[in-house]
Amino acid sequence: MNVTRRWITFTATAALLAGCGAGPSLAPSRSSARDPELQPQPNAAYDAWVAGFRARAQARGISGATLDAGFRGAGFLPGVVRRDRNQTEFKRSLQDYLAIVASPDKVATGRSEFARNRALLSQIEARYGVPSHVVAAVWGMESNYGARRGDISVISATSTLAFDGRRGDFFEKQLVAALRILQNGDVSAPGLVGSWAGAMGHTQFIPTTYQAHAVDFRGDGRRDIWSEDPTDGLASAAAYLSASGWRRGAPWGLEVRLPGGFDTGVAGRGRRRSVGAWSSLGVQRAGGGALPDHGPAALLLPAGASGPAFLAFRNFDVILRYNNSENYGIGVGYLSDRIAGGAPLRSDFPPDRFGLTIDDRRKLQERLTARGFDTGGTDGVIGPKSEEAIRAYQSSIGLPPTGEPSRDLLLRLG
Ligand SMILES: [Ca+2]
Repeated sequence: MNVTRRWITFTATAALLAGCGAGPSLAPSRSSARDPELQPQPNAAYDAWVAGFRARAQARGISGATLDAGFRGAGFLPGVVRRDRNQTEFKRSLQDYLAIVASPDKVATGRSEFARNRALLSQIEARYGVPSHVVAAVWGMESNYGARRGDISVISATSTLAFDGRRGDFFEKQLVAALRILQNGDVSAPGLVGSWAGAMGHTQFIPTTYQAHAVDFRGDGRRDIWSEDPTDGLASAAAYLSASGWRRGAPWGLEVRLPGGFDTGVAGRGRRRSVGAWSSLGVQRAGGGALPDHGPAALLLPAGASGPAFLAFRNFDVILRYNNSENYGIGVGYLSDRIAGGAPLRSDFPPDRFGLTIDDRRKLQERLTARGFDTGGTDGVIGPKSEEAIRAYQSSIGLPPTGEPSRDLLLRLG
């Protein structure tokens, strides 16, 4: 489940970053109603597959009535197959990633949603021992605080992907789990919606994760992660982190400062040392002062020796159980610190491969935008829209349209 959960959020992130500029969320679908490819299409081969699947599902305890209700109005979604095929295999730098997932807007929304749900989050923290600002950060990362929970039929999406077969076994398991959710009465068939890949609700659980970890926090008989009310969704995320081994009272990690001439060969996720060992190597809190001791920690240098440095405690690995990406783990940890009132990172990131800092890239976007070349926002993240704007500007002044940012362009635009 971890492999695919990671893949889903990674690809969701990749999909949304494709059009980035202003702050997108991590959930891939806003409204399927506008996309005809996300409406069921006639497909005889899919129908034959469903007929065979019904027998397999009934053998596993799904009733005919549940199958009828689940597949009523469901069908083959070509847009889901297209999204599954169009995965961009690229990795964002941590700086770009944080500029998007923990942008000033995202932090502000996080703080206001945290304040609005303070009582609920405190009750969840009391029961599961996961800090409320960490739960809030997961919420922000997964669905932009509930704003993007997904509205695609989970039965349609998972049956389409099971039929399509690229990862058929995995999605057939998700489909069976989704039908079990219906059979259990947690949600009505029309309400069983999520992302194109079947991730559902406020914290984007796939059906098997839901079956294993979703909770009914107030005991009203339903584990409802889909409704506007985030209670069960947030409690379920906390329950999942708790079951994954969250240690009460310990942080995820913290930003640290390395002494001059530090041997960075000791960094890396698997290379844990005691806090005393790190201290004796000269590692300090980024803001100064002694390191807190929460057990063995690994030193992370996601942008190399000249970028920010982090000590990651065991709870960092627990976050990675949710989504096994180092950027995701630092994203949740950092966003949670910001929601709790913490300051931005103290260390700068090194310039990018074009020799530009994020401030340079923001200026480039601002100057292009001012001249009518739309970069889709000025967050300092050079995505396809910014590249298109650069190409258009280059063409307009007779330069080869490379789409690559540079100091020369910045100066020309100045
Ligand atoms: Ca409930």
